Amino acid sequence: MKRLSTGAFAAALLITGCAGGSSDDSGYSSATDSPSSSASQASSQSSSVASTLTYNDTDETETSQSIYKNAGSRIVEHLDRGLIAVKSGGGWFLSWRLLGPEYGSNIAFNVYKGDKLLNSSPITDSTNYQDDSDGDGTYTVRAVFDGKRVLAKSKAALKLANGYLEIPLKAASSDYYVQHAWAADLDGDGQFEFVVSRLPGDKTSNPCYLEAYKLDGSFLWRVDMGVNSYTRDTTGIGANDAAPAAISGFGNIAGYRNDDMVTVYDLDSDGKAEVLVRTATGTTFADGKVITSASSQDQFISVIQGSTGKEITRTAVPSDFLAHGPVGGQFGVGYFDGVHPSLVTQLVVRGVPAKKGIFHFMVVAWDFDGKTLSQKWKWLADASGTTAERSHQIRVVDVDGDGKDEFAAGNYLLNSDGTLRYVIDGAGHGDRFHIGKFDPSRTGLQGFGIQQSELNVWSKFPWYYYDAVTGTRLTTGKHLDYTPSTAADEALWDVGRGTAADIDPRHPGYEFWGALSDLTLPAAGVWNVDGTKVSTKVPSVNFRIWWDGDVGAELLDGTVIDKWNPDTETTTRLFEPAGVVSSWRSAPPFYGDVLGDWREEVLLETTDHTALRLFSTTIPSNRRFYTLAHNPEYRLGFTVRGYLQSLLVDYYLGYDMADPPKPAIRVVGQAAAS
Ligand SMILES: [Ca+2]
Ligand SMILES: [Ca+2]
Ligand SMILES: [Ca+2]
Ligand SMILES: [Ca+2]
Repeated sequence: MKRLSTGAFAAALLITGCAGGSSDDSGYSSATDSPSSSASQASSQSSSVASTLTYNDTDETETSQSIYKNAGSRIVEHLDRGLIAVKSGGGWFLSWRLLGPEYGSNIAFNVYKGDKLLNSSPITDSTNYQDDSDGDGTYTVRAVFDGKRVLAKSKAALKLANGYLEIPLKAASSDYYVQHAWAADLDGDGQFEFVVSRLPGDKTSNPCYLEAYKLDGSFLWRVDMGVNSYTRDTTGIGANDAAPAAISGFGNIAGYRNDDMVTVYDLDSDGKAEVLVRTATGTTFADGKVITSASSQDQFISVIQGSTGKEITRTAVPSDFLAHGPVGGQFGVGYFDGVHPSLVTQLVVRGVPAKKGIFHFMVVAWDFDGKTLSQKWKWLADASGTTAERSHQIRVVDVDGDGKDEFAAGNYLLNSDGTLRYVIDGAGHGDRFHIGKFDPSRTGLQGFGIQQSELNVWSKFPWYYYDAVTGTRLTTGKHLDYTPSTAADEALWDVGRGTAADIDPRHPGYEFWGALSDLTLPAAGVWNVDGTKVSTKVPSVNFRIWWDGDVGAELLDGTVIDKWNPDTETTTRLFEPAGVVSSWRSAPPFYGDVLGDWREEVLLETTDHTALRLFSTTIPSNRRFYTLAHNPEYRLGFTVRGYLQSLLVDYYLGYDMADPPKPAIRVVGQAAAS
């Protein structure tokens, strides 16, 4: 084996822009660069290495390479290597991204501390490394293609010296807390930023804030949503009466409690994300410009430049429901043409009188060309005569694999052109629904939803598992065999939470379970996709998370992560950070794969609400998946909030899985948009 100091020869043998130009077919093992025992050895070996390794030190991701161009149609973010170093034991746990376009190529990684190569041979089977070697230094990684082409060093690792990145929050004039966070690359540097909604504890005299932060902790901007962002009428039913410029929130502060009215995405594919937010008179942007409108009830959707917090353009919210007052609802993003992202909004208002009437809602898709936000399509539930019911959450996902996204919310699904595909037979309103690849033996994606029973509206079944392509129910939980009528019945019939995740390797496919109040009820327990009950217990039910490195799911609730043991039907606590709190509904402001390898990070707020902390796992994994943020369904999960539900991928990620298919994406700027 050749022994070299890679730092020395990389500098000496810099060959730029000629990747692929090498005709050398040396075997991978002979091209291995491994730790040097001395600098003199390095220089003596340099000439032989030149023929086997081509170092491209000008561009980290070697964006001219064909693998970045010859990809699928969907234009996605140009992410960097995302290298992090998390303090772990006496050393550092390193993890980094395999990018979507790189997946399936002959790629390996070398890990460096300063100029010292740490790994003994290029790492092919994972994207993490535990360094317990002596000394300090800046960590970097280099990708090695085909055993010969070596990309430039990544950016230096972000160091999580205390086990987390800390992002101090800008001082606020009263008690504020972070409700939601949206991850997106605002400035085009390949690293995610966070946009956060900050809501006042005092619900009647302080505005909502929208703020942006970088992962190094620096503050970018604040938009003050203004006097119309909170409900000042404390005598009304604030929970059903959206303030015109409320963002997220719940109760009197901000309208209906599942509202978010914000999303963040690079809609015009210029490499930098925009912030889309519903605004009204009094909203003040980061450059001091203020919206003034004839009526305080006028509502707009503003497009904000993500890097600056300045408004680019604004358009009026559709006027269909004006008679009922301001709309609330949810924002998200979908690729309805299979190539370009569109904003999609589910706009909801509870009808007069007294804001206790029926929910009127519409789904509207919008395109942004860099200058103007224009309506793409609109679906009015009222006009459709449908039994579709809006829910507390939306999902945008390509359920049938044709490359174009569908829009789903609770019991209904719209096609990519904004027409109704189905309403699930017998299903009504429920607080959670999940769509993913739950059964590897079925085509397309599958769904699982739970059902609410409240105020003498009784569900037909407590939960349902269905074919998300057609809306056909496959399995349904059963209620007790009598007609409910009492408040005690309501406690039995109502299911407030439900989750789908692969928690039991003994049964192919995902499991799902609802939070039923009585474990003796016929629909209680854990169920498998084949319709069998696999446990009589109910595990943690809030969120699925990938944390410990295997392909099964862990469970996130509040600030803690648990692992279900199907043999003992008990859970083991894996992670329980101190000094942090979750947001409302035991939900973190954000969780998802935003740094490091494919495992998911968790963003929580300090107990005193002065900072955010981003946690990442330190458990090694021997699995190597492309970054989940390059999976189409998963990435769009970042764009939706509402009640917040589990993120899911559009391939089967679970026990006994096959290799995932290559994502049909191409990185922004790497090919002309069609
Ligand atoms: Ca960025
Ligand atoms: Ca943009
Ligand atoms: Ca589709
Ligand atoms: Ca990660």
